Amino acid sequence: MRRIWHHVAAFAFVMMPAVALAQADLRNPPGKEWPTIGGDWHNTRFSTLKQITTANVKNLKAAWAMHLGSGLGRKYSLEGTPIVQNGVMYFATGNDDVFALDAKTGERLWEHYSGIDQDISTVCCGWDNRGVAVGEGKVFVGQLDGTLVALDAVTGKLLWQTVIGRWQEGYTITSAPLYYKGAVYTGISGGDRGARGKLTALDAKTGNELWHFWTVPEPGDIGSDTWPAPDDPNPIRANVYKKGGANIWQTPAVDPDLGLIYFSTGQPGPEGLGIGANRPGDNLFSSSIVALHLDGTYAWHFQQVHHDLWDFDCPSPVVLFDRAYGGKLRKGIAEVCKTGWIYMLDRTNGQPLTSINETPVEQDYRAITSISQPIPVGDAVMPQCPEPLGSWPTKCIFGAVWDIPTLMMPGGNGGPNWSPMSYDPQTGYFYVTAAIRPASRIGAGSGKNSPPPIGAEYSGTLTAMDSRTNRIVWQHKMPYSIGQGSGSLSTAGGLLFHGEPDGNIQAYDAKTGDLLWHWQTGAGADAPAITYEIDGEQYVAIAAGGQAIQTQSSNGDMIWAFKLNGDPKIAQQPAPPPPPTELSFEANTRLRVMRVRETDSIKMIDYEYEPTRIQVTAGTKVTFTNAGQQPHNAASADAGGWDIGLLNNSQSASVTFNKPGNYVFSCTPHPFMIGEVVVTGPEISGAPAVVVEGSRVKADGPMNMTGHGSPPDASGRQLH
Ligand SMILES: [Cu+2]
Repeated sequence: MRRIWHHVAAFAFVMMPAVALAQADLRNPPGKEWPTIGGDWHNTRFSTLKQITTANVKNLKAAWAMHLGSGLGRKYSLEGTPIVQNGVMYFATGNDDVFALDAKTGERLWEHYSGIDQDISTVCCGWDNRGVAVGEGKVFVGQLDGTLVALDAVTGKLLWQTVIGRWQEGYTITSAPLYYKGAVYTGISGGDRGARGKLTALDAKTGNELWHFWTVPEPGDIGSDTWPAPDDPNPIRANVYKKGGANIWQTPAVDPDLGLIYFSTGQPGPEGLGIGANRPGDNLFSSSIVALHLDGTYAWHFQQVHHDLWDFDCPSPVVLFDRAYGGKLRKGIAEVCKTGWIYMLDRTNGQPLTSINETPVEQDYRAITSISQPIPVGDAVMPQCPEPLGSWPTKCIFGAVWDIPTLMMPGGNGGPNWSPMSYDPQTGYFYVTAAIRPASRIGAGSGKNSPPPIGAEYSGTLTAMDSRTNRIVWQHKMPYSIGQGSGSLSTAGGLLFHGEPDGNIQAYDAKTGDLLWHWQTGAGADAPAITYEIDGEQYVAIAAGGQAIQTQSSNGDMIWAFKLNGDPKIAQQPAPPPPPTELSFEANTRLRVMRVRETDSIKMIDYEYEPTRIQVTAGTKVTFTNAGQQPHNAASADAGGWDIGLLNNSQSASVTFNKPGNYVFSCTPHPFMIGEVVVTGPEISGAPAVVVEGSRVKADGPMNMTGHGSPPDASGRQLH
């Protein structure tokens, strides 16, 4: 399947057209080419091609399939949307290596290896790249080291590179840049690592910065009064705007007629889930849709989640669409957020197109919860409450939690996530993929860790949403979490293309949702599909290389292209191992990545062992002390093993380990608390393997939340 580079012929074929510099008018959906990541400037991911139809899609076969030899390994995801221009396909892998392929044959024209530092430690969410931009005979790519790079589109030669933000300070780039009329626009990732969001515009010729817009405003600028004052006596609050988060995980859309550029933003900082108690206020422009004039000045914003305490980033690309409401053609913008709702606005002014109501939500003064949240009238694309799990307490969306681990949905992964939705002007439907993926939460700012919900089941949805009503037209329950992954591609042939984590690219009838065709690519098909036409033939292409974070699908390095008159010699691949659909101890990588410490004492806190992994020599007495407010024990993970019994605050117990080996244990009431003692050295002969000196109080079982639910201590634990 790996093809040889017939360099001379292919090179001559592409060289002439690639130097054509004029940019097509991308206000309308693409046809023969796929010239920008979202298909057009509106990010519709809809193609006017209709050679492949609902009637003939069953005959679709592989035209070519190509290994790239890049991005292979557990840390990588293959999430890019290919660009096709002048017969050339441009693509970037999870290592930010860029490839140019002949889009008709798959033959490689050139490659550019990024050479990025393999020790970049601030990558939040896997090594990935969502694609490149092409313009002025250049290919533009953002890198995980925070650099934007321009390459020669004909040769792949490096032309310029500009640092947007240093990875050492938490700035990485994962989204595809946008090229529009002489400028290159890029967002920045890293809100989970303390980075402050911004949109940057660069001169496409030189790489010099034209302007940048901070998504967390400077003191005195619009929105700055939604953060703590810069002279707040609490030093953390005083400086919180300098971190702020509100990163831009996706490629903006442009409306040339209005002269506006649009994007949506992620959660507020300063780190992780964001310490809500440190940042009273709405925290603009986090978890918002933002419109700027093309000179980088503010036009309008709409915040989708106020004072976000739940990591409700809005990372899916905004989509511009025009549709009649009440007999009047309106200019719309839509974005599906991790919350599960599509927010539809008038893109001239940011006002709701379909009703969005500020609705009171549950309050907890300790997290400084927002009094209300904007809730669209219509349907969510997946459930917003978790299924019951054991004795876990549960809450629905916008539930306020503090120090009790609570199962909630959506989790921090969403709902929908970065996957792009498409808009089909023929049906008027948005096509959205989402995860059904609960998570446990503890209040942001409570100082507690959020334990994983061992035993929780994961799945997803594929939904057609009517843009006029914001209601579900049809919906499929899907086997895997697909909030991250392929999303959807719509075509004038009445089709919807989508890749699954199990390796299948699928085609659906866009009107009815009937599954019409699928093809096994051999690795997680978790990248967005595109379509284009060469020499009168329509192609559909997708990268298949897996997704390391949400779907945990099988890794690979292939690009596949399909057409009706395909090559019968190119066979479907064997199915890769199916992705997990439940969070288990095995699928929980926490233990494996924890550093092993040399100590003989372990503290139990709510809800973790500290340290989580220790190493001792045989014969050592290991002391467990409960430093938490809840009762905890440590019991051998093997049935019939040892148990130190339940300890209350400040009580201790011990276990003497006489035999070398790895001893994994967990807390019976809180089975998501796990730890390990690694015992080395010669066995103490004649002694039992373990000797326990502990309490006689045994736990009743999982999630027996003795002492939980008691009223908060209003005197002592208030953080603000
Ligand atoms: Cu416990």
